[in-house]
Amino acid sequence: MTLFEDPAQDLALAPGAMLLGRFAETADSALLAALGRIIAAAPIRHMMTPNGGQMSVGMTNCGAAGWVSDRTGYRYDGRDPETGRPWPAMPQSFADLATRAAAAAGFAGFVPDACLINRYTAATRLSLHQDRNERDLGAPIVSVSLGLPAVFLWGGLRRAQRPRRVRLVHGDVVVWGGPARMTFHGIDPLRAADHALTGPLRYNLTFRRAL
Ligand code: MD6
Ligand code: FE
Repeated sequence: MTLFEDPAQDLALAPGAMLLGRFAETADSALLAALGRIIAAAPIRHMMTPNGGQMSVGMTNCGAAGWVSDRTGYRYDGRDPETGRPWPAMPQSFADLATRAAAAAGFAGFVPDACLINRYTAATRLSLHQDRNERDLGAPIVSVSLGLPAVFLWGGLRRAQRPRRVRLVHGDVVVWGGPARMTFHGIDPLRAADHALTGPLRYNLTFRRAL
Protein backbone atom coordinates (compact mmCIF):
# COMPACT_ATOMS: atom_id res chain seq x y z
CA MET A 1 0.00 0.00 0.00
CA THR A 2 1.34 3.46 -0.85
CA LEU A 3 1.20 6.44 1.51
CA PHE A 4 -1.38 8.18 -0.63
CA GLU A 5 -3.96 5.43 -0.84
CA ASP A 6 -6.99 5.41 1.47
CA PRO A 7 -7.06 2.33 3.66
CA ALA A 8 -9.84 -0.11 2.73
CA GLN A 9 -12.80 0.51 4.98
CA ASP A 10 -16.22 -1.02 5.33
CA LEU A 11 -19.16 1.34 5.64
CA ALA A 12 -22.72 0.62 6.71
CA LEU A 13 -24.88 2.71 4.36
CA ALA A 14 -28.23 1.78 5.88
CA PRO A 15 -29.83 -1.25 7.52
CA GLY A 16 -29.37 -3.96 4.87
CA ALA A 17 -26.76 -2.04 2.87
CA MET A 18 -23.01 -2.25 3.24
CA LEU A 19 -19.92 -1.12 1.38
CA LEU A 20 -17.15 -3.73 1.63
CA GLY A 21 -13.99 -1.73 0.99
CA ARG A 22 -11.87 -3.28 -1.81
CA PHE A 23 -13.36 -6.72 -1.12
CA ALA A 24 -12.80 -7.75 -4.77
CA GLU A 25 -9.29 -6.34 -5.17
CA THR A 26 -7.40 -9.63 -4.85
CA ALA A 27 -9.62 -11.21 -7.53
CA ASP A 28 -9.31 -8.25 -9.93
CA SER A 29 -7.16 -9.82 -12.65
CA ALA A 30 -9.27 -12.98 -12.76
CA LEU A 31 -12.45 -10.88 -12.92
CA LEU A 32 -11.12 -8.63 -15.69
CA ALA A 33 -9.86 -11.59 -17.74
CA ALA A 34 -13.27 -13.26 -17.50
CA LEU A 35 -14.94 -9.95 -18.31
CA GLY A 36 -12.88 -9.69 -21.50
CA ARG A 37 -14.17 -13.11 -22.65
CA ILE A 38 -17.78 -12.14 -21.90
CA ILE A 39 -17.48 -8.88 -23.85
CA ALA A 40 -15.94 -10.73 -26.80
CA ALA A 41 -19.05 -12.96 -26.98
CA ALA A 42 -21.67 -10.35 -26.04
CA PRO A 43 -20.34 -6.90 -26.93
CA ILE A 44 -21.08 -3.80 -24.87
CA ARG A 45 -23.99 -1.85 -26.37
CA HIS A 46 -25.95 1.30 -25.58
CA MET A 47 -29.51 0.20 -25.01
CA MET A 48 -32.55 2.25 -25.90
CA THR A 49 -34.79 3.46 -23.09
CA PRO A 50 -38.59 3.25 -23.30
CA ASN A 51 -38.64 7.04 -23.92
CA GLY A 52 -36.52 6.60 -27.03
CA GLY A 53 -33.28 7.93 -25.57
CA GLN A 54 -30.03 6.00 -25.61
CA MET A 55 -28.29 5.08 -22.36
CA SER A 56 -24.86 6.64 -21.89
CA VAL A 57 -23.78 3.58 -19.87
CA GLY A 58 -22.65 0.73 -22.13
CA MET A 59 -24.06 -2.63 -21.05
CA THR A 60 -23.94 -6.38 -21.51
CA ASN A 61 -24.78 -9.40 -19.34
CA CYS A 62 -23.77 -12.88 -18.35
CA GLY A 63 -25.73 -15.61 -16.60
CA ALA A 64 -29.07 -17.32 -17.16
CA ALA A 65 -30.82 -13.98 -17.57
CA GLY A 66 -29.74 -10.54 -18.72
CA TRP A 67 -31.24 -7.13 -18.07
CA VAL A 68 -32.42 -5.47 -21.27
CA SER A 69 -34.07 -2.19 -22.13
CA ASP A 70 -35.79 -1.27 -25.38
CA ARG A 71 -38.74 0.77 -26.62
CA THR A 72 -41.15 -1.67 -24.93
CA GLY A 73 -39.62 -1.35 -21.45
CA TYR A 74 -37.19 -3.08 -19.09
CA ARG A 75 -37.05 -6.83 -18.55
CA TYR A 76 -34.84 -9.85 -18.00
CA ASP A 77 -34.27 -12.01 -21.04
CA GLY A 78 -32.39 -15.31 -21.40
CA ARG A 79 -31.08 -14.27 -24.80
CA ASP A 80 -29.00 -11.41 -26.10
CA PRO A 81 -31.35 -9.51 -28.43
CA GLU A 82 -28.37 -8.47 -30.61
CA THR A 83 -27.35 -12.03 -31.45
CA GLY A 84 -30.37 -14.16 -30.52
CA ARG A 85 -28.03 -16.40 -28.51
CA PRO A 86 -28.11 -17.10 -24.76
CA TRP A 87 -25.96 -14.69 -22.72
CA PRO A 88 -22.47 -16.02 -21.88
CA ALA A 89 -22.49 -18.28 -18.83
CA MET A 90 -21.63 -16.68 -15.52
CA PRO A 91 -17.97 -17.50 -14.74
CA GLN A 92 -17.45 -19.38 -11.49
CA SER A 93 -15.08 -16.61 -10.34
CA PHE A 94 -17.98 -14.12 -10.65
CA ALA A 95 -20.54 -16.26 -8.83
CA ASP A 96 -18.11 -17.18 -6.04
CA LEU A 97 -17.19 -13.57 -5.38
CA ALA A 98 -20.85 -12.53 -5.26
CA THR A 99 -21.73 -15.32 -2.83
CA ARG A 100 -18.77 -14.49 -0.55
CA ALA A 101 -19.54 -10.76 -0.54
CA ALA A 102 -23.23 -11.31 0.19
CA ALA A 103 -22.32 -13.59 3.11
CA ALA A 104 -19.86 -11.01 4.47
CA ALA A 105 -22.70 -8.48 4.48
CA GLY A 106 -25.13 -10.81 6.25
CA PHE A 107 -26.90 -12.45 3.30
CA ALA A 108 -25.81 -16.10 3.45
CA GLY A 109 -26.76 -18.43 0.61
CA PHE A 110 -26.97 -15.84 -2.19
CA VAL A 111 -26.63 -17.54 -5.59
CA PRO A 112 -26.91 -15.05 -8.47
CA ASP A 113 -28.53 -16.03 -11.77
CA ALA A 114 -27.92 -12.72 -13.56
CA CYS A 115 -24.99 -10.34 -13.85
CA LEU A 116 -25.46 -6.95 -15.49
CA ILE A 117 -22.20 -5.39 -16.68
CA ASN A 118 -22.07 -1.60 -16.89
CA ARG A 119 -19.24 0.22 -18.65
CA TYR A 120 -18.59 3.92 -18.01
CA THR A 121 -16.35 6.30 -19.93
CA ALA A 122 -15.69 9.94 -19.06
CA ALA A 123 -18.93 11.90 -18.42
CA THR A 124 -21.09 8.75 -18.44
CA ARG A 125 -23.71 8.84 -15.70
CA LEU A 126 -26.60 6.76 -14.39
CA SER A 127 -29.55 8.73 -13.11
CA LEU A 128 -31.35 7.88 -9.86
CA HIS A 129 -33.34 4.66 -10.16
CA GLN A 130 -34.59 1.65 -8.25
CA ASP A 131 -33.79 -1.93 -9.30
CA ARG A 132 -37.26 -3.41 -9.43
CA ASN A 133 -37.38 -5.82 -12.40
CA GLU A 134 -36.13 -8.83 -10.45
CA ARG A 135 -38.73 -11.42 -9.53
CA ASP A 136 -37.22 -12.19 -6.13
CA LEU A 137 -36.90 -8.91 -4.25
CA GLY A 138 -36.04 -10.92 -1.13
CA ALA A 139 -32.54 -11.51 -2.51
CA PRO A 140 -29.87 -8.80 -2.21
CA ILE A 141 -27.90 -7.22 -5.06
CA VAL A 142 -24.10 -7.40 -5.06
CA SER A 143 -22.32 -4.62 -6.94
CA VAL A 144 -18.60 -4.75 -7.81
CA SER A 145 -16.64 -1.68 -8.97
CA LEU A 146 -13.58 -2.13 -11.21
CA GLY A 147 -11.31 0.49 -12.75
CA LEU A 148 -11.81 4.23 -12.43
CA PRO A 149 -13.41 5.62 -9.26
CA ALA A 150 -16.96 6.95 -9.30
CA VAL A 151 -19.29 8.90 -7.07
CA PHE A 152 -22.20 6.72 -6.06
CA LEU A 153 -25.50 8.43 -5.25
CA TRP A 154 -27.20 6.74 -2.34
CA GLY A 155 -30.73 8.06 -1.91
CA GLY A 156 -33.73 6.90 0.05
CA LEU A 157 -36.87 4.93 -0.56
CA ARG A 158 -38.49 7.99 -2.17
CA ARG A 159 -37.01 9.59 -5.29
CA ALA A 160 -37.26 13.07 -3.76
CA GLN A 161 -34.89 12.24 -0.92
CA ARG A 162 -31.56 13.99 -1.44
CA PRO A 163 -28.83 11.38 -2.08
CA ARG A 164 -25.65 11.01 -0.12
CA ARG A 165 -22.45 10.86 -2.21
CA VAL A 166 -20.12 7.92 -1.65
CA ARG A 167 -16.85 7.38 -3.50
CA LEU A 168 -16.42 3.89 -4.98
CA VAL A 169 -12.94 2.74 -5.97
CA HIS A 170 -11.50 -0.29 -7.77
CA GLY A 171 -12.42 -3.47 -5.91
CA ASP A 172 -15.17 -1.96 -3.76
CA VAL A 173 -18.26 -4.11 -3.34
CA VAL A 174 -21.66 -2.80 -2.28
CA VAL A 175 -24.25 -5.27 -1.04
CA TRP A 176 -27.82 -4.29 -0.42
CA GLY A 177 -31.03 -6.06 0.36
CA GLY A 178 -33.71 -6.41 2.98
CA PRO A 179 -35.08 -3.01 4.03
CA ALA A 180 -32.63 -1.23 1.68
CA ARG A 181 -33.48 -3.26 -1.43
CA MET A 182 -35.61 -0.55 -3.08
CA THR A 183 -33.26 2.36 -2.35
CA PHE A 184 -32.91 4.94 -5.14
CA HIS A 185 -29.32 5.12 -6.38
CA GLY A 186 -27.22 6.34 -9.29
CA ILE A 187 -23.74 7.35 -10.49
CA ASP A 188 -22.48 10.92 -11.02
CA PRO A 189 -20.84 11.73 -14.37
CA LEU A 190 -17.53 9.84 -14.46
CA ARG A 191 -14.41 11.94 -14.19
CA ALA A 192 -11.82 11.31 -16.93
CA ALA A 193 -8.66 9.59 -15.67
CA ASP A 194 -6.39 6.66 -16.40
CA HIS A 195 -6.51 3.43 -14.41
CA ALA A 196 -3.62 0.95 -14.43
CA LEU A 197 -5.90 -2.00 -15.31
CA THR A 198 -8.82 -0.49 -17.25
CA GLY A 199 -7.38 2.72 -18.75
CA PRO A 200 -10.21 5.24 -19.32
CA LEU A 201 -13.00 2.93 -18.10
CA ARG A 202 -15.01 2.00 -15.05
CA TYR A 203 -16.85 -1.33 -14.97
CA ASN A 204 -19.59 -2.25 -12.56
CA LEU A 205 -20.85 -5.80 -12.18
CA THR A 206 -24.23 -6.18 -10.48
CA PHE A 207 -25.25 -9.66 -9.43
CA ARG A 208 -28.92 -10.38 -8.98
CA ARG A 209 -31.43 -13.10 -8.43
CA ALA A 210 -33.68 -12.20 -11.35
CA LEU A 211 -35.62 -15.34 -12.24
C1 MD6 B 1 -23.00 1.36 -10.83
N1 MD6 B 1 -25.00 0.44 -10.02
O1 MD6 B 1 -22.43 1.22 -9.76
C2 MD6 B 1 -24.48 1.29 -10.95
N2 MD6 B 1 -27.98 -1.14 -8.87
O2 MD6 B 1 -22.38 1.55 -11.86
C3 MD6 B 1 -26.32 0.19 -9.88
O3 MD6 B 1 -27.18 0.72 -10.54
C4 MD6 B 1 -26.72 -0.75 -8.87
O4 MD6 B 1 -24.59 -0.76 -7.87
C5 MD6 B 1 -28.41 -1.99 -7.95
C6 MD6 B 1 -27.58 -2.48 -6.99
C7 MD6 B 1 -26.29 -2.09 -6.97
C8 MD6 B 1 -25.83 -1.18 -7.91
FE1 FE C 1 -29.18 -0.04 -10.10
